[in-house]
Amino acid sequence: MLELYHHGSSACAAKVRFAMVEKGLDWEGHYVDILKGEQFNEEYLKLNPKGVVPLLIDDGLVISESTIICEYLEDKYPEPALMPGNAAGRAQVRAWTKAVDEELHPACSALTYVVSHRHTILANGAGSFKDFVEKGDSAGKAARLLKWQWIQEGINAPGARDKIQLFVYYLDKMEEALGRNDWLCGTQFSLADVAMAPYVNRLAALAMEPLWENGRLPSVGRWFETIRKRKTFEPAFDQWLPAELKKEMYENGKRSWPEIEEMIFSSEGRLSTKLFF
Ligand SMILES: N[C@@H](CCC(=O)N[C@@H](CS)C(=O)NCC(=O)O)C(=O)O
Repeated sequence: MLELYHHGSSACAAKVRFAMVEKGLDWEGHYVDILKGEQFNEEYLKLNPKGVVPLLIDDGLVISESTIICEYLEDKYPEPALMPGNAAGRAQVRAWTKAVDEELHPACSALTYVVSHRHTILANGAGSFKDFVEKGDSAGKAARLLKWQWIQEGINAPGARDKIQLFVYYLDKMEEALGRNDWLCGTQFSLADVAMAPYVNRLAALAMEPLWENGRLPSVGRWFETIRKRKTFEPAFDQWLPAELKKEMYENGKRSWPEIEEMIFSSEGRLSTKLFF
């Protein structure tokens, strides 16, 4: 039995749910409320010393890191295929999924925390400095310190603005790819689409659709509408975001939009949208 430790607003957990639902897999969920600090429980830290979701357990095998989990599922359950059948196609998919892990996910965390989650976490009184920064393994300490700064200082935290710019740069890159093909890596829906969908969905959840609406990024808009209409969207995404949190994120996002919009569109020197290869 596949067991997934996850949370409703976690983009990387949504990625794994999306892959599992697309593959028609049965799975059991364990909800870890990361906005109430449940990721710092001793029991959970034994499973994942980084104190983050998602985490998959498959018959005793414990796997963390959403991209590794998705590739594991692809290897173990190859149908329907979410990886292209040729080496070049697979390299292209991995260029997207690596970029998500290294750049887009940290950028998304910055945006989500400074715009919304910080308000929820501060209101919940969830997690002290000791919880966020000192608990968990030393490898993840720098990332946890950053998160702590986003919670305390919001958009003025060191580097937060650059990370938000980086998020928008990835939308431009998607527009370039989706102007050429229906899906990010050609004509086949793949793990690249699975990996990117939660991040565009996050922008929608934060009321930031104007980033691609009104003719700004039409191919991204078309792609996201197609994803939203898939029958897997509800069970992978919507079903897991509690109504109260959904409302909170949308309202917080709407309130922050003028500042975010001003910051994004007044900036000079946009990054290059050149595709990976
Ligand atoms: N690289 C990891 C990132 C995991 C991650 O950052 N998870 C977030 C939710 S998307 C989390 O659990 N945050 C809780 C916290 O940092 O306290 C993956 O892809 O699985």
